[in-house]
Parts: sequence; C-alpha cells; structure tokens
Amino acid sequence: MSNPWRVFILSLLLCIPSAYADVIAEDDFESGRFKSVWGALTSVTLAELPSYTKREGHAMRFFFQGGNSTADSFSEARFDLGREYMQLTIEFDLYVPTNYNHRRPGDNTNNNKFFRLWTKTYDDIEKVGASMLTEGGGSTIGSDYRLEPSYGQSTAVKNESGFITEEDKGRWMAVRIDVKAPTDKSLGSIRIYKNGRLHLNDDRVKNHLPGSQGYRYGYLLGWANSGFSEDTIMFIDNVRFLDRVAARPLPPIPR
Ligand SMILES: [Ca+2]
Repeated sequence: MSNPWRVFILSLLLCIPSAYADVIAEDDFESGRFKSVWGALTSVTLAELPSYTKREGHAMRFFFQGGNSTADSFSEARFDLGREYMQLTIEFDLYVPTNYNHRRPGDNTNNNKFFRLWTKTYDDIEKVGASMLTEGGGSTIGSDYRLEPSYGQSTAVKNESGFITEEDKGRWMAVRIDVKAPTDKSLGSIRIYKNGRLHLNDDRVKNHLPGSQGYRYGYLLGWANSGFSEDTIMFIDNVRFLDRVAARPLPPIPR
C-alpha cells in the first residue's frame, strides 16, 4: 500500500469513535505504591499475593479483624475520580478467602458494605452503592440508595442471592459494577456483574435532587456489620474505573 493511502486509512481509524471506554484510572498495584486515585485507606495495605491465591504480584489487602459475636469489622479503600461521572463502570478482581464466613451476628445486623459512590459529601442524598447480606455463610448482594429524600439510606432495596457462595471461596471473582446516575428525565441504575454475567440489575434509582449529579467519590468494601469470627483477608486487584456503562445489560445467568 502506498504511503498516502496508509496515512489516509490511519486518519480514518483515528476519527472513528472508539468502541472502548475511556479509562479514568486503573491500578494493578505492581508499581510499588498506590496510584493517586486512592484516598483514605482503612486496614488496607499494598501486599504481595500469597501463594494460596494462586496468583503472583501485588494487590490491595483488606484486613477484617475477627471478633466476638456482636463485634463489627472495618476495612475500606476510598477513591476520588477527580470529577463527577454520570455513567461509570468499576471493574476489579476480588479474592474471597476459604475462611470467609458471612455470619449472622448476635445483634442480627449483618449488612456489609460492598461499595459506595457519591457526588460531593458522604451525606449526599443521592449516594448509591451495594451491600451484602448473610446467606448460609455466603452473601447475597443488594442495591443501596434512598427511596425518598426524607428517608435514610436503604440497604439491599433489590437483592439477589448467590453472590458469594461456597464455590466462590478460595477463588478470584471478576466483579464489574455499572452505575448510571438519575436525571430529571430518567431513573438511575446499579448493575453488578459476577464473572461476566449480570447478577443484580436495579434500574429504579430515583432522582431526588433536580438536575444531574454524577459520582466522583467512593469506596470499595467498607464497614462489615456482621463482623467475622476469624480474621478475614480479602484481596482486590486490577481495578479499572471507566467512563462508560454498557448500553444494555448483558443477560443474567439462567437459574
Ligand atoms: Ca496486581
């Protein structure tokens, strides 16, 4: 092919809108330090992956301290995306340890945070997220947001079982979170994919504040109301924040 043609075709390719999402930030934790997207970290360290995870390299290590039957536990990684996004995808690999046991504690309160997203402050009434509830030692997953502006945050508004099962313990799980903020014209949505398949789809997230407010701040994992009987260590690796949400959800797993 002659040179002018090559230049012409290359220019054409560059003009085609990319089918891929824009990466806002990503971290595989191999640089030896946390990338700048991360903020406050509670009981989270950058650690070498132990051989029992069957992977090499480095990842975020979330340490949930074990305690008595009513003790809570807390391990959380906050982030700041630098500006608000109306549509956001968060992808990461989650290692669930073999001793993971989402117990029903003495006080019966067992909702554990999975993620949160907000616009400006943690008190934002349009803050969204997901929590896990106990299910026979494993976990369900449910969407979290306010049903009415005057209400508190509801947890597990829509709830799907089988998010963390016996089969998932001692394994890596590919997690993808798609969120779309509500606007004056459309409801928002929270979709959670497990190993490439849609697991939770809540497209009823209400617009409480007039206009469009996106998501800038958030955290992964967080407060575990269930607490854990034993020290429980989860790993998160290969985190990507993307400026896009799938136009249509992928089909769910047939049950
Ligand atoms: Ca890594």
